[in-house]
Amino acid sequence: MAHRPRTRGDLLARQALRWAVLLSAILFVLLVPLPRPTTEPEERTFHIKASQFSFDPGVVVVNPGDRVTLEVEAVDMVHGIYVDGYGLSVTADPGQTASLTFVADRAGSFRFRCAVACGDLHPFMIGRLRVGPNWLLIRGVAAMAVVIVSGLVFANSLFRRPGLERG
Ligand SMILES: [Cu+2]
Repeated sequence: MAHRPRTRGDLLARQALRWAVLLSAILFVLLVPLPRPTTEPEERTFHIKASQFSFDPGVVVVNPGDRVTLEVEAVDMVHGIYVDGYGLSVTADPGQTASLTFVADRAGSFRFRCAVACGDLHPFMIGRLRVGPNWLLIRGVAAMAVVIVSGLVFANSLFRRPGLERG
């Protein structure tokens, strides 16, 4: 087999190119514009049981633009729900259900908390409203995947000292 003779300059250039491709790929997955939502807004209703000291379900996922109703049932004592970022709240008396309706027009991940001081662990009574996909996480995972894949593919060329190369 014939090995093509390589100069140190060739190898350096090739290495530089690989680094450039890798860095561009990482920048791409971190910065590529988000696709526009393709789903039609829907009417979504969630029944959330509030009891000392949690919400069930604790995570509510909707699409941007959805018209969302949160029915909060206070199971054991008075509880409420306050949605961060939207600044909305409602309070339910023991055994009662109170509801809150809003259009999820802000994308992102928001905490919701109990709106009534209901006991010692009240500050930890927290849930999450997610509007749209978790792009931060998706981009992070994609960037990690690029690094791992290129690490596997180029492992011995990215960090090799060209001076040691035999042609
Ligand atoms: Cu509470």
